Amino acid sequence: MAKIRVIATLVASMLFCLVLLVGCSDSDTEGGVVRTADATSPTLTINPLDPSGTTWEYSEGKWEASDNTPTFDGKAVSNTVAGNHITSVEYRIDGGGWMSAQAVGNDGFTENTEHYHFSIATTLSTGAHRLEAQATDAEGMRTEESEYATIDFVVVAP
Ligand SMILES: [Ca+2]
Repeated sequence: MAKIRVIATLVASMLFCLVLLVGCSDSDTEGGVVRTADATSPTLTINPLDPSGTTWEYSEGKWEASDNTPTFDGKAVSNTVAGNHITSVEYRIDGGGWMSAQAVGNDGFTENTEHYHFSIATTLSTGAHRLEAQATDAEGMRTEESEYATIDFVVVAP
């Protein structure tokens, strides 16, 4: 009877260890490298872009564009977790639909830090407008609404 009890205890211990092992294994393991899940949203900046040197003017505390399809650029940053790169940057004008920005460079959005640019795809009316931009990373995290890159500007002439 004592022998059976010892064996039963051993089997129970082994099962307990097995449960621990299975329960504690990390499903985020990729190629033997344990990846820490990243819970931070990407952040980004936005600026008026003026390659011709004539579109934008900063006047009395606000940006003025003498172009109704003005151009912007900026920098999007995901984080330091390898592989969790920026996958897209989108912008919207006056709370409208989101539109895609382009990555600077030939290989698209592939890095944790990406510079981007775009020209407004719709023709803007003269007057005040608000532009917002957001970024998405490889884990599907988007910029928090409170962290959108925002720029207020005025179109002064088409
Ligand atoms: Ca790239």
